[in-house]
Amino acid sequence: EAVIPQHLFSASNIGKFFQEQPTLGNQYSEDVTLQSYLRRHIPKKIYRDIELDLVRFGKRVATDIYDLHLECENEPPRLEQYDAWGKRVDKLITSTAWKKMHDLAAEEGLIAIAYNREFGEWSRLYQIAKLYLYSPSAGLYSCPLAMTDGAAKIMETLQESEPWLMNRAFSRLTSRLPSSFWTSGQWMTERRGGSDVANGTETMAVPQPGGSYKLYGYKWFSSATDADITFTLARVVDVHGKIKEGTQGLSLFYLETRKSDGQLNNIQIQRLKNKLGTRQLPTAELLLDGTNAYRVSEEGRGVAAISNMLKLTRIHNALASVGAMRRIVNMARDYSTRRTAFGNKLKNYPLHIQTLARMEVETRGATLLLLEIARLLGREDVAIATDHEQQLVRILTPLAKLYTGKQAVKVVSEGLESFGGQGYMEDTGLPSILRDAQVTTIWEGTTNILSLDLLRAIAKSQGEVMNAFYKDVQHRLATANQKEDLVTAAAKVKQSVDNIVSFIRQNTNNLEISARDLAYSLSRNYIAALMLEHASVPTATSQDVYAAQRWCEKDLCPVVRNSEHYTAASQTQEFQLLFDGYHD
Ligand code: UCC
Ligand code: FAD
Repeated sequence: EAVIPQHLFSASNIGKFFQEQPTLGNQYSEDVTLQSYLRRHIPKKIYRDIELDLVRFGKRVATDIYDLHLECENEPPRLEQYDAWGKRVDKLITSTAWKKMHDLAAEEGLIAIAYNREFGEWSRLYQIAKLYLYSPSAGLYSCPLAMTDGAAKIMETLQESEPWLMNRAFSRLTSRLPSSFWTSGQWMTERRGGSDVANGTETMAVPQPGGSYKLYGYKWFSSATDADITFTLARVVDVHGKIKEGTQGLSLFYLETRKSDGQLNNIQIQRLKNKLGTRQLPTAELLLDGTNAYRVSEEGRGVAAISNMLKLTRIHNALASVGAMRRIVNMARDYSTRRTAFGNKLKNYPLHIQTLARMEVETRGATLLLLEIARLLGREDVAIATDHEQQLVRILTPLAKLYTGKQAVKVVSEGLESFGGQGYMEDTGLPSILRDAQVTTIWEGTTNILSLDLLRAIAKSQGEVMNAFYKDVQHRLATANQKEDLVTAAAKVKQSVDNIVSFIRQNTNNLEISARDLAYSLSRNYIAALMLEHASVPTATSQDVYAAQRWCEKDLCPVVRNSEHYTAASQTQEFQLLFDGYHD
């Protein structure tokens, strides 16, 4: 008869083995792509100051801030709509950790850095680098910060027409004092539509004596409901009680969410959304019932005016996507040194390492794209960006938002698998990375809407954004061509970009059906050019070269590969395929 070992499993003994959990190291010191990009571009003297802060912060996001992040996840916001006596109170209760995030965002200058401009054109890059470190440990406080940054940017652009906003709110949005620091919301989406804002917006703005307005409407999604101010869209009601439909009827409004007595500004919080992820974030449906507001754009120029905010929030979306990828890769890498299977550490299985290395290639490429936009934005901020650079920011913003969002979902999903079953367990903190990554493809404009925004940018600039893109890629490829190891890959990218340009020329009036493939093609090639250039500078390592080569092995040109599927006949076939078997 078999002998059962005593005391191994019994009521008081659950076994001796416990899997070691992954640990987070200094998130700045471990990030070679971020460091090498910043060293390459930022003047030495400035870099020294910035580096000190990033190294310190890189440790914080792995320690005390990460603890707050987990607390935010574990203690999501709640809404108490009525008090004990039945009175409507709409009390939003957020966790202590969430409130601490507010304070530390101010103290760390997460918005202030970009607007105080201590480091001139480099301030924006420094801020984005810091936010990128912060984002995967932010407990989603990164969301209100994104909108706060966008609001500050709008106010800067309105300095001349609405100077009062600077003292009233800009100074608070960019404050380093927790007691003064304000955050902003961005209310664009209504029940009828979040993509098609022009047809979706029903909110009306009734003029008041003195020049202000009262807003009446229903905002279907408002994230960061605890924000102090917001920008929103509404239609001005004229003296005949009429409004103008479409984009031409939309104006931009500034409002403060609370009155001076602390009560909500004639806003009812109808309910908190029940979401797949971003549960840390209080996203609500809001009824505006006479909310006091100020019009800050010309009548009918609301969408154009809020696009300054969208630019910033979309860049933040990209930083959140890249931050999520970096975090999962770093954790998976660490775990591979701890977990044993079949008698060996995971890190000793080349097949496992191959899986993680492919995630690393994606993450490096996305990081370079993010940092390059941040560098260019910094030049725009201090008004030294050339026309060419401004065109680049215009085209790269939708590309970065849409492409990194898709990458993040894929990379993070792969990353969870690399932890086996533990990757699926909520209390490891890993699943929320995937749940939160999924939203980056939806809010701030879905992938298709951003692809159409790319077409808008091309059409509005009469192709100038494409010229800027083309010249920029050629310039980077010329640098890469000086390194023998990169010549073949650079030639492939050159050919691919030439093919894209010919495709656009041949299909100028019929690009809509190819918009998504076009956006992916441009994104992949731009990242390829950035990686090749990064791998060709004297400080580049063999890892940079290898990563660039691997990236360039991708299908760089889906828009050309799929071109035969853009015909009217294909569109009919796709429709029939999809609705095969469907009954209304
Ligand atoms: O989702 C939201 C918040 C989530 C929380 C924040 C997270 C931040 C990241 C944090 C990470 C942790 S807020 C809701 C976001 N909603 C959207 O993104 C809307 C998506 N839909 C679009 O983008 C559409 O394309 C619309 C709304 C822009 C389409 O509107 P229209 O009115 O049909 O568009 P038009 O007529 O083409 O454009 C009107 C004007 C034009 O200017 P003019 O008249 O001078 O020609 C356009 O050129 O607006 C200009 N415009 C732009 N300008 C439109 N889009 C842009 C743009 N992207 N850049 C510059
Ligand atoms: P729809 O516009 O109905 O889109 C549905 C699908 O149709 C999408 O896949 C879209 O790509 C596709 N589609 C639509 N039009 C076209 C077209 N012309 N061609 C091809 N495809 C098309 N909004 C705010 O204003 N403020 C907030 O704070 C905010 N917070 C949010 C928080 C969360 C967690 C979420 C999930 C959303 C939030 N939103 C917020 C709303 C968000 O911006 C919208 O959900 C988003 O812009 C999409 O709009 P929609 O939901 O109306 O989708």
